[in-house]
Amino acid sequence: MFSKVLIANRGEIAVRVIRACEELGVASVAVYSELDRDAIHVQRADEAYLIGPGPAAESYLVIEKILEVAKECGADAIHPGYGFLAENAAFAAACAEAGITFIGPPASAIEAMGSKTAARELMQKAGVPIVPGTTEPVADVAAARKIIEKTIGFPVAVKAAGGGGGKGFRVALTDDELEAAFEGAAREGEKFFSDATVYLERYLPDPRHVEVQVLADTHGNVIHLGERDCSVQRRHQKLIEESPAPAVDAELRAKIGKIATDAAAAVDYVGAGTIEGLLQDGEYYFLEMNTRVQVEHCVTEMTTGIDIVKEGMRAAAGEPLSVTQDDVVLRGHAIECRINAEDASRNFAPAPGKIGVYREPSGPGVRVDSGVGPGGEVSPMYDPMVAKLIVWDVDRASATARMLRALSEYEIGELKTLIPFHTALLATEQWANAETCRDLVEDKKWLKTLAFPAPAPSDEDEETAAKLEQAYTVEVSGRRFDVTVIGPPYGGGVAASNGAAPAAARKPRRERKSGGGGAGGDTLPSPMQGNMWKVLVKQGDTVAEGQLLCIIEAMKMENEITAHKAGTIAELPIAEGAAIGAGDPIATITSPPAE
Ligand code: MV4
Repeated sequence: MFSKVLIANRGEIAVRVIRACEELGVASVAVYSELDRDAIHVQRADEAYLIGPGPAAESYLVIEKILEVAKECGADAIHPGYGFLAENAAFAAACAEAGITFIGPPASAIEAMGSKTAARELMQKAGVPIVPGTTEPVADVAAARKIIEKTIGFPVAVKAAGGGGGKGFRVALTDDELEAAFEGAAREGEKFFSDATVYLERYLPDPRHVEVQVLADTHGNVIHLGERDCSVQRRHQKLIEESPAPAVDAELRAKIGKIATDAAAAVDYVGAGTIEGLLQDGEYYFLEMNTRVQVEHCVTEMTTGIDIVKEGMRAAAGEPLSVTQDDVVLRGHAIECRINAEDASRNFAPAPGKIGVYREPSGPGVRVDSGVGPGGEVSPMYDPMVAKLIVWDVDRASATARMLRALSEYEIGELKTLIPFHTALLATEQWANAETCRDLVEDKKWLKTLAFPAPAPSDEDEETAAKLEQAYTVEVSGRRFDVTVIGPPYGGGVAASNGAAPAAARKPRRERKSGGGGAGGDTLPSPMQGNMWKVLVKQGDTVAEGQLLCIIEAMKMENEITAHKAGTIAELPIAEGAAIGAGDPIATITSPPAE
């Protein structure tokens, strides 16, 4: 085993790795930016080094700086966590060159899985089922049309080759939508991965996102730890994960487990990795491999009892895995809720800020992996995920009840988080029935009102209060829900844990709709803070409800903004390239005169 490990990350995952180091008797070294001087990962590590100013591009992403610290402090290995440098083949190679072990797979495996088209080709050759489609880049819309006519058919998914995790992912239900989908995917690919190459897949209308955890060592052992279901996503950000997957039985588990270990073996994988795939009608299709430890690894740790981070370290140190496939026994059910500093009632707008009261839940079967504490601060500069709440219980229904209990215990003052959202979602019938949450084709399938308690408006926050009285739409797993806030049905615990006043002390909700600014008004407020990327209509245009108006770039994602009503564009105040605040008017649409 190593004697000293540098953790090239921050937040909860840095703390997670530090804990593993401690248990293995390995010294831990934190690195931090100027913004993270008081962060928990800095306090928890045995040593800590400042590596630069706040922006990750000047700190957590600077390979030379991190290697310099590693050499200076005598670390024999670097753990990249997830994000930042975790799937950067050049970083893995630079570590090897510097004589420092990269805790992860060889650079060649990262590279092989990095290009999604190359990975699809490789997997097909290894006998791993892929979603039907192309394994070669598709040159242009005309070429795409030919391939679709001949083989794939509509609906089709257009994906960026450099992508992954949903970046550069577009759907064309019909030929009419193909050009926009193709160009959207290419544009996003160019922007995020400097690669406009796209490929095509048959679009599966209602799949489940099921992924398999694998572990591999340098002695030829490749095992799987069962699967996770991560179907509850919003704009490709996972929000809730669970293990085992409700739609997977022992027989299917053995089948997809074999698919996953075959996939890992095909790239000579070492360490902890995940095969992501889609499950539809009992068929499993490889999507991509994540060559790192994932955010949601914890649910698998809870159901298997195996410490995935420690096993990854063992493998990197050249030791054999401490378990064999036969040792892996799944027990009970685990659920993870991502606690993001986001305001679900404002289209999941980032809600960074300083934390007031902070009390984590505890009790039987509860685990909290967090990167913050009392008096901590969530910076808009980094990922809004501040903690993960994980519970275990004997079965899915019990685990759900336990999660609701733990969510109600969680107190995070003065910060808007997803706690009320999770509380509402886990109480729905859809969750209880483990239904899939998406069906882009058949729009009316189960449009439902998902009500969740909004934070009580405070006196000094009249602006927010006004907005909270609107009806709004949230999107979960690509599915739109019309949301109406119908009072505080979940009691004082939840309200208090959101930093708001207890339910009993709340002011009565004002009447909905107050004229021009209300849901039925002419002005469309921006659901998020960001930058105007593209404006697709102009003043005087007549638009239909739901028509694409503009694209706002926020959180490195393109967000398509559609008309909230039919009418004429009267005002369009924001120019391409300009910054937008959440709530800023994007467009004013006046109604056609009544007949
Ligand atoms: C798909 C798909 C349907 N057909 N690919 C890609 C990234 C990941 N976030 C989910 N992705 C999807 N890829 C094809 N060919 C649907 C999704 C998808 C999804 C799948 C299962 C459960 C929830 C989902 C939410 C959004 C997108």
